[in-house]
Amino acid sequence: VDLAVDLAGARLRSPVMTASGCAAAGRELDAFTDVAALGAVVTKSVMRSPRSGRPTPRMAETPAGMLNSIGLQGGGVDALVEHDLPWLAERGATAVVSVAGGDPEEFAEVARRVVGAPGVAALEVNISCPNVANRGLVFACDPGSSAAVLGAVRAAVGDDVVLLAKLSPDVTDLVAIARACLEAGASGLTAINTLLGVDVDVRTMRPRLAVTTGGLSGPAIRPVAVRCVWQLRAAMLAGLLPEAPVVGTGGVASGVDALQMVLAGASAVQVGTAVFADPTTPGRVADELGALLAERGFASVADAVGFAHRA
Ligand code: RRO
Repeated sequence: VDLAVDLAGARLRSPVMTASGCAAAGRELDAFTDVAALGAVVTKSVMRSPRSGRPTPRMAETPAGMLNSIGLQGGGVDALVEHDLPWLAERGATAVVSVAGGDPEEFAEVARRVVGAPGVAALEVNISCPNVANRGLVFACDPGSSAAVLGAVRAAVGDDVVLLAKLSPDVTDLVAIARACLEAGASGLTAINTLLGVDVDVRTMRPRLAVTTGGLSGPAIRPVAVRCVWQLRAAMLAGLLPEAPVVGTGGVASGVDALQMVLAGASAVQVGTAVFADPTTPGRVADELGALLAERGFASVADAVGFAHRA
């Protein structure tokens, strides 16, 4: 089975990437797995300046999945461009850089700093971080705000850069948001970011996270993620959304999970929370997906994308 995929012109050697936020800029994986064998390392969302993030505790495990309220902790775009992207490029790894900002201008400035760095196949525009106080607004929960960010980034980077818009599951009309992103310049869509949740400690009788709410990830959100991928693909098939690649993420931890995403309409997948327990998970997911596709007679990933929609 040919596992190489093409996402709107971004050629990846494997359909399995790390999800943003689970391995910083890849160094944390180096001792455990070959970063060059991944479809891409999707880097932790980066903003213009270094940030310390939200107060701790900002991670909490639940039996169903993990909650986080990291709040975009990181070293800022200069450190990424000067130290982390060259490190990935030296190893032959493909990078997808997740960019963030407090307003469309910051997104555009960060994107402009990142394009042209060696080994960068695409940018993922993170309009859906649930942990940035952006006057109370998550860009990805409003079509106009989503379009403003994607439009500013597209204008800053030119026509040739592949831009994936990262969508939030916490919206009433996912297709309307996706349409706004694609019409404003996104080349593809990543579904989904974390789902907002709260966990209360019954011993202290207080929320587990310092800021109360956090983004839920892991097995708990997999059916939500598959539903979002399904909805996007169905809207494209119905002519309600421009044709564009969808990257599926949310609770993927096995080849079966990845195949489910592909059959629902994903051209590639990302593994997030499962990487914390076992950094070799993305490689294993790719091997298992290849075997499952072969068993079903598919010659490539592309041949299976959206197969579950067929009459
Ligand atoms: O840093 C975070 O708190 C964070 C981000 Br940017 C995101 O997009 N999703 C998430 O669950 N946490």
